[in-house]
This record gives sequence, structure tokens and C-alpha cells, in this order.
Amino acid sequence: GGTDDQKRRAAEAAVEAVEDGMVVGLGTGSTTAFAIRAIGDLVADGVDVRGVPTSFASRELARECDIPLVDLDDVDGIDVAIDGADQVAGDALVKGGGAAHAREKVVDAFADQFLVVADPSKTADVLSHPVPVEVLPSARTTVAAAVSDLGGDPTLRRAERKDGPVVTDNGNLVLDCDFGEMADPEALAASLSALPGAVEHGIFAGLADVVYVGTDDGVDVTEL
Ligand code: DER
Repeated sequence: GGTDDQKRRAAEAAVEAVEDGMVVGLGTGSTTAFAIRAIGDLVADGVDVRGVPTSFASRELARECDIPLVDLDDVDGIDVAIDGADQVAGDALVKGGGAAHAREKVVDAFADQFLVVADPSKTADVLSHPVPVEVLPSARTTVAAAVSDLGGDPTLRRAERKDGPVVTDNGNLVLDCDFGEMADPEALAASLSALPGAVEHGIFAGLADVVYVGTDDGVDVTEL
């Protein structure tokens, strides 16, 4: 992955879009963590911001940063969502490295502006990163079989410091599905969404509005 400086530059550039009175979707992951801290600095300076977290982790960090938190049913809309990605190819992303993509997609898609923050290691011409698919625990074998039929290679995501699989904030499991290069991510996204027992997948096609890539000497901003 990229350096902390690259991640911080991307995140702080995206936070420049946050204005007084805004409701901000708070993504998940190490790059977005820099954005959450920068938003915490705005709050400390008296800027009126309310955050909608996308995971237990982002809620925890936002609370440490004293960002006032609201739920989706407390707000009429989300002005800006800031979130990371595992891979970016044009206006299509693979997300879900942190197994938070179900709630991330709800917030990111609902926001008026969805700003992606990344480092150069995330960019590609064609999506090829394995696609995380959150599955109902009882459906993991049926979804795995259906993913194989779609040409993917599914792997149940194992936890590192817990026996057994990763369990998401929603109590589900994650299959990392390797499809190799994805020539038509939108078509694959539709196929995955149709699978019974597949709660959410990590292809975010056509949702992002701006991509900020932090480099060693600045930020590359792409308006989509
Ligand atoms: O889980 C996610 O979707 C995260 O945003 C992930 O894709 C990016 O995490 P990183 O910023 O730590 O690489």
C-alpha cells in the first residue's frame, strides 16, 4: 500500500470540501482515518459538522475525535461522504478490504457527493482486485458455488486474531472472490447483487464523484 503521507494528503484534500453545517459520511479504513481526524480538527475549530459512521471502527475513531454522530434516520441527506478503496479504475471501485462495504455503500451512494481517497497503489486501468461479498453465514456455500459459476474463485475471509472467519458488523461472513480482470464491472455487480444470500458486494460502479490520489508531492484530483 501507499505511505501515510500519501494517504494523509488525499484525505486532507477531500476534507476541504467539508463546510459548516454539513452532514458527512465517514468511511472506513486507514486512508479515511486521516479524513476523520481532519474533520475532528474542523469540529475543534467550531465548524458545525455531523458525521454518519460506516462501521464500528469509524464510529470509534469519530468519537475519539469528538465529531458529533448521527444515524441515517436522523438526517434528511448526506452532503459529502469520504471513503477509501482497495482499487480504483475510472469510476469503478473495489471496496471491502475492511469488511465494511455494506454500510459504506449505503452511505456513499446516498451522499450528494462521494469523494474517494486513495494512494497510488490503489489505481489501475482495469479492476482486478478480488471482490469482497458479504454473505449470510448459512448461505456461504451456496453463494460460493454461484460465484464459481460466474467465473470467480471464492475464499472465505479468515480472521487473524480469532479462530474461524471474519464476522462483519452485521454478523455476516465475507467471501473474497477473485474474478481476475473485470472488463464489465457493472454487469458483474448486477450478477452478484442478484445472488440469494449475498448481502452486499464490493464493486462500487458509477457511484464516486471525485477521486483524490495522494502522491509524494501533492494530490491528483479526478472529477468523474
Ligand atoms: O474497507 C474498505 O472499503 C476500505 O475503504 C478499504 O477499501 C480501503 O482501506 P485503506 O484506506 O486502509 O486501504
